[in-house]
Amino acid sequence: MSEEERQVSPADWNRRKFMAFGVLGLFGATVWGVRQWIVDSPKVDGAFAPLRSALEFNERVNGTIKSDDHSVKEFPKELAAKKVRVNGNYGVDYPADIAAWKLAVFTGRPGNDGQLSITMDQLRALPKTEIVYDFKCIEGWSQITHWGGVRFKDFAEHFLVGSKSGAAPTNEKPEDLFKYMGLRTPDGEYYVGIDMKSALHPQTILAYEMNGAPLPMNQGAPLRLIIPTKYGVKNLKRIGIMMFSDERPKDYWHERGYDYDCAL
Ligand SMILES: Nc1nc2c(c(=O)[nH]1)N[C@H]1C(S)=C(S)[C@@H](COP(=O)(O)O)O[C@H]1N2
Ligand SMILES: [Mo]
Repeated sequence: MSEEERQVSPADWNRRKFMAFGVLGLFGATVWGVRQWIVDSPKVDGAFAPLRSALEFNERVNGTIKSDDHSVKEFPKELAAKKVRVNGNYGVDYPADIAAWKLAVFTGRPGNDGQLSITMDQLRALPKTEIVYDFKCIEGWSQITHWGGVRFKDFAEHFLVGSKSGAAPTNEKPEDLFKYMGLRTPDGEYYVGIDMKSALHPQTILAYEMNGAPLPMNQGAPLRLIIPTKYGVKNLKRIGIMMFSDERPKDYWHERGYDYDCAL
């Protein structure tokens, strides 16, 4: 027996036990209460209201403390995975007709009926850029991957700025036109919304190659988004439709409770 135990009477012990269990019980009840409060609350954009508020708080903090030009680290090509993981098959679980494929762009711009239909040859005619970086999925895995395609900023400056009628001033910048870009698979199964600042980041590309070869079907052939400053969820495979707006476009995983930005 320890010195202390010898001095404590059985009545004291019972009192102490009672107190200890009381404190434990109170703690448990509080945790249970908070949980109940969360699950009893209404859902907002797919998440229980208190959790959605926390996500929105995080979105605001991210928007304030992260500078717009933060870039991800790039790697030498030799470090890129040869066997690239496939994750998420919405809208890519059937082969695409690449020869007939066209990117439908709803520009909302005067002079071209607000609509463009762009072929792979037109995209390949723009300067090609490559990136090797650590692709991160929100589920917890990451992989160094190598992509090639056209920088979204180059694409936007070529196709979005101005208008075919020449009515728009030539000093327009894509970042002044819209707040958001929305992307969808041709079948509409998967869709994402991206803020224009992130889309126009110099590391964001419309990719048509992986490891120096045309994109495989399940990796988004013929064209996918590679946006290294965001988690994998936003890197939509097989872009069929592209649109622009000042309102947040609908987003598949945001509707299911995830944070809208999914920024790293
Ligand atoms: N069309 C489409 N694009 C998608 C998905 C999807 O299910 N369908 N999943 C996303 C998720 S969650 C991740 S992590 C990446 C995975 O890209 P990968 O299959 O090339 O590794 O694609 C993203 N783009
Ligand atoms: Mo993911």
